[in-house]
Amino acid sequence: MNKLLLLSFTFIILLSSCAKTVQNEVQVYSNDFESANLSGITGGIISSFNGSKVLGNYNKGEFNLTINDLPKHDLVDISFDLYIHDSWEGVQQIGSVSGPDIWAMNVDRKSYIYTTFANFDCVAGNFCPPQSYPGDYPAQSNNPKTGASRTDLPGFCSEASNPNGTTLYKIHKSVSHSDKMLLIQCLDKLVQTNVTDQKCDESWSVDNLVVKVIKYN
Ligand SMILES: [Ca+2]
Ligand SMILES: [Ca+2]
Repeated sequence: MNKLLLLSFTFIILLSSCAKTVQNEVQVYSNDFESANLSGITGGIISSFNGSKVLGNYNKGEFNLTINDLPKHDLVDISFDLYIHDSWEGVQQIGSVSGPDIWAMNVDRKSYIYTTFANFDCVAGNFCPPQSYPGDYPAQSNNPKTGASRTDLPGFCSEASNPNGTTLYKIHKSVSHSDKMLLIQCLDKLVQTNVTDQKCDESWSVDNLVVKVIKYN
């Protein structure tokens, strides 16, 4: 009888310790923008880039994604491709004609990314401004394109006027969150006062935006 009791307790302890590690994950949003579906998005624009439809491109712009009626959860997991197009100058002195070139992501109006990107190739003799990413602005300890997934993509406008090309960053953030509603805001504060076509000079876009909610059992 005692042995049976001990066995039962062991079984219960095993079950409960196992349950703590089990996660219940639900994908609540996924968009590759190929069908130009902007449901839930304000400020959304669709363009073609490198053979794919993307959300963007933006210069001094912003989009908001609102997701309602989320199932019970403890965490949200946000991931997307961030394309940094053309000649971003990263960290520059305030008041400069070319920066700082800031990109930011807020979740429920709280800042989760507030950074700068620089999109230059630092070869000898080249302009090589520092960027904050993967840190937050005003950090300026990183070389251009630090943390990038791809650096071989074309620029957004014509290749001739955009020799800097495009850099892909894989953004992935897990945020403690339990509300039924989620608001994701992505925006920039780009600065380039010495050119007429600023959007062709520097811009950004997003693709393959996926949001999951995770519940700890
Ligand atoms: Ca796409
Ligand atoms: Ca700039």
